[in-house]
Amino acid sequence: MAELDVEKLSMDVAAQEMLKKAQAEGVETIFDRAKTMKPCPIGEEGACCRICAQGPCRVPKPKKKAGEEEAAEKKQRMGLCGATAETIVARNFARMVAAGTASHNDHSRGVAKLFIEVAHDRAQGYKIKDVAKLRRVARDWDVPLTEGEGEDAKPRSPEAIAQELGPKILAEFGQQSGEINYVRRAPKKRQEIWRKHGVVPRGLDIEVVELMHRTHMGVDQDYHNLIKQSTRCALADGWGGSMISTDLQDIMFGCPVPIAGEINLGVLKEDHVNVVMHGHEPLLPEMLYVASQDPELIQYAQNKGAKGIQLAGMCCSANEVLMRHGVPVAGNYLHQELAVITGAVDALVVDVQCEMQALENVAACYHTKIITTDDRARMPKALHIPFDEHHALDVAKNIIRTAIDNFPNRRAPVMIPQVSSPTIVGFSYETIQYLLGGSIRGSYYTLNDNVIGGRIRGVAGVVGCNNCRTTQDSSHMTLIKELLKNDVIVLSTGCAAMAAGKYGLMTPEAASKYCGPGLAEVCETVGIPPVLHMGACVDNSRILMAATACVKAGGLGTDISDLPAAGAAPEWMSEKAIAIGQYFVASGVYTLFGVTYPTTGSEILTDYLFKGIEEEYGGKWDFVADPEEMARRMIAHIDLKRKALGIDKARERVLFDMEMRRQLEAAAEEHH
Ligand code: NFS
Ligand code: SF4
Repeated sequence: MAELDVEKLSMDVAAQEMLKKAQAEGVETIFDRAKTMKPCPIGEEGACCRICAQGPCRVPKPKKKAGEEEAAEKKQRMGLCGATAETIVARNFARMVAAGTASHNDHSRGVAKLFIEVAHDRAQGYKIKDVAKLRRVARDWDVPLTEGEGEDAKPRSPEAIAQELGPKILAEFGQQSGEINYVRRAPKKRQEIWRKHGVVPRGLDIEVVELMHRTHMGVDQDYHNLIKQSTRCALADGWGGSMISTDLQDIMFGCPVPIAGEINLGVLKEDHVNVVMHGHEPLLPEMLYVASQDPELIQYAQNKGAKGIQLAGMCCSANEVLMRHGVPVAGNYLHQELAVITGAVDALVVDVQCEMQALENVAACYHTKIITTDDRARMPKALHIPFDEHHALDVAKNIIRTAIDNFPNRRAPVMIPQVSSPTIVGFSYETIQYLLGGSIRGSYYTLNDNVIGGRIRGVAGVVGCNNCRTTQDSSHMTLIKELLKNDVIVLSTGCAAMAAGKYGLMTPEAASKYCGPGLAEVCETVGIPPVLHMGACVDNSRILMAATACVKAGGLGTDISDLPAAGAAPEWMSEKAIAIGQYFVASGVYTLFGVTYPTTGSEILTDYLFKGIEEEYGGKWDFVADPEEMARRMIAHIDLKRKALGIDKARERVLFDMEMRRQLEAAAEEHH
């Protein structure tokens, strides 16, 4: 194995330590493979079509040699069937949106099915935890909260409400016509834009199916029309499946409120049975959390020589149980192999999504048992203990017991990096409303007031994955720090949020250390971190709700596209990220992606996504690999929106000059 320059691969010292251990032990990871296998340059720009057996057809951008530019430009690039570069690239992009949406919405379907079982008290271990949220959601689905008329009206039981609500929600997956329900949650103006362009989703499954149909050989050959259906499909994710997941998970498992947590590999304990939960659907992790506290199982662990049971999360399953129970997080996406390399993980329990197949090979070098739990996501060599919603607690106990049985099998030298950071998480849309608006007024008015007054310059969503093609977490950190310094408050989800947590940005103390004076003042007054952890990637729906609440609170325009806001996924890698990006763009948000962009093979299409689409939806895509430049563009966009709102003056009054800012930063540094 070639030697790795670990500092270039990850800025996380825990990751660096584990990579060195892996090297010493001859264990190969994604970081090794990234070194030897470079991305295919044609596929990278979306210019390879393999949707029929006459191909794959490649239509790369012509290499321009001196003097040959014009000839090269003129030659029409097409596949065997005549599909143009625009069509080929748009189809590939559309299929990413379809796959991303399918992932979020299939997750959501499982949640809705469980919800119905819980409503009928048929799901062992689960119950309706958040009745207030149940009532709010029921109202949005026109499910009555009372029974009887007038004076005789009595409140309905939570079970009765849930029994009517559940099937109504589940029906939306197969709905064939009309509009999905949560479209009505968006600002009026936004709804009109969607209706005008004919992109309001009819149902959740149909938009994915139609998009797959339209990208089959010889169907839709108009890139604009393909992107239109991609938009409709993506909206069925953000304002559909993802939003449903968030709501129903909150009702069953509790709407997140601020809670303390701990992030990074250091949360694993050498003398404990370590169980890492990796994946996305919090259904089983909720029960693993309960099972891990079972006195009998703790005793069983002690009988095997362990001090106790340490549960830790990985990827979005981690975010879910962190937000609701403060379960510590072992790491984000690129930490999955590294956790196993500690030699201390007794079971790695996976459900669906973002699980590298290489985990099996890495686990084979240690004692770690990989346990698959979902029939949709099997690994050939793993132990399969399928999740069963009717006996979830029994399943969870069985898994914990299996992990305990594996504890005595540890062999290779165990080495857990002593690296972890404290975090305050749990900033659901409702919590932000409560903290900033007060429970009585219950509005985003105070947040708006701070934006209008200029203490907060704008709002940024920094979300998305890790990507082994770039230094782990480094773009997240550079971007976020740059935004905070410029008084832009950051909302975060997914692996980006975990990155922010790992380097201490999710503590209230981070405000004075990293923020400009205005944002620092607001955070210190309210007692919040400057980066607000809003949950898993399906919880990007919480960001949509927060943006809508800002619009509704008044003073910042009449639509999401009027807000001084921008979104970014600087280290994205998954198809889900593309679906998310597309629904943010279609919701009116300037959305920037880093690392690479999947449509660069067609200048016409890319130009439409980066510019033309803004005329239709008020939002647009952008691609910037350099995180500092990304921050500059986001801030410039925020300033443009402030100017359009006529609040740029307010900002100037409180603006410090560079010298004052430097002094302030120096003082803050000293302070820490
Ligand atoms: Ni989101 Fe969460 Fe992470 Fe990316 Fe994967 S875990 S759903 S897709 S890698 S942020
Ligand atoms: Fe080639 Fe057309 Fe078949 Fe694509 S659909 S592989 S461009 S022949």
